[in-house]
Amino acid sequence: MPEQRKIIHIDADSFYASVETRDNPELRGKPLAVGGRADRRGVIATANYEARTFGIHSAMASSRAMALCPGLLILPPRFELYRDISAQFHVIFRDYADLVEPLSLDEAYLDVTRSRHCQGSATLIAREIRQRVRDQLGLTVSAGIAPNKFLAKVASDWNKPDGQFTITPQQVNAFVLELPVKKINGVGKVTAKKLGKMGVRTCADLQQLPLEILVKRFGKYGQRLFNVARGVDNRQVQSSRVRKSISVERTFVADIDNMPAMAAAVDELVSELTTRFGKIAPRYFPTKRVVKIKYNDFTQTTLEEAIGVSGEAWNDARQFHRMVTAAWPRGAKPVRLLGAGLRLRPLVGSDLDQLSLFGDSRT
Ligand code: DCP
Ligand code: MG
Repeated sequence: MPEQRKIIHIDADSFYASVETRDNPELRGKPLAVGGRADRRGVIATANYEARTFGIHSAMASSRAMALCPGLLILPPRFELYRDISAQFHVIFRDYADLVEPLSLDEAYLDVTRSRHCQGSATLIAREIRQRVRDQLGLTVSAGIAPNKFLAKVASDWNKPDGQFTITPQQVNAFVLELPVKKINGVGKVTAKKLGKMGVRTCADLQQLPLEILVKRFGKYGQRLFNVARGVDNRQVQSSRVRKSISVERTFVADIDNMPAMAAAVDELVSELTTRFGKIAPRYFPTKRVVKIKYNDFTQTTLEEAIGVSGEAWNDARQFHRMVTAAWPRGAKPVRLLGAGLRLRPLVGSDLDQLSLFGDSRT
């Protein structure tokens, strides 16, 4: 039996808006949004809960938000400040968990399986973290506590704002049976509709569909649906974000216009790429080579090729030379910048983990 994990998902409440209210208390209780100006085709980044009662939400045009709530105050975002506060969240998180995975400025997964805080109770740890955020930063966050990432994320939304919810291993089966599929991260309107046509509204309905049918209808995501419908999610908490690619580039002091000079630059880039990739190599598998060429008129072209077709090493400079030779004539102009890179596939746990990693657009 694998060790039972304890995962906490934390998500700040109406993050940007709460920061603005904290720093300007007379805004409290009034409908407030942070975003772009209505008269400049701006959009809403977030709205506080008072504004949400008018139907205002993230990504809505600010002009529409103003129409729904003429008294709405829309403040411009202060990203530097939000980034700063996010870093302060993480200082607190790291007191409780070695493994912390940021999903965005206001959202993170914590693996507290081995934490000794609060007699090892993840529920109490979450409570303590929320209290510290409130005391030290003057903000509220909500938390979900569960045996895996999928359930922890669903749970953090359960008692939002300023709440928390725990799903114990014993409760998982009963919980997922009732869970509407639209609560699954990644199931948007289109997928929900498609599932609806198949008679699926809850995870209990989803459990009735065989894996083959789901894969046929939803591709790789079908496997993930099959798993999460049963409350299964083996994705690990990863302390840094999963990379999809890595690249190095060089801008030349003087534009270059001949192949030997390009080849010399490519050699340097490949060697730099080898060093850079070496640092993360145990966690990734390179799937494609990429070259980027920016011409002296700032137009650019890129070329990608799958690796390993002829069994050569991923950092075989000759392959990069060949690609540059093939791509350069597309513009046939002097070159001001060259780049070399790799597309990556994460290597985590079982093949199933990899499948779910690709099935979930947020990872
Ligand atoms: N954000 C954005 N554009 C979006 C969604 C979000 O700029 N389309 C920003 C503003 C949010 C922050 O990211 O404050 C965090 O996003 P959340 O989805 O967690 O939303 P909130 O924290 O604002 O609200 P909630 O209480 O629902 O978590
Ligand atoms: Mg949030």
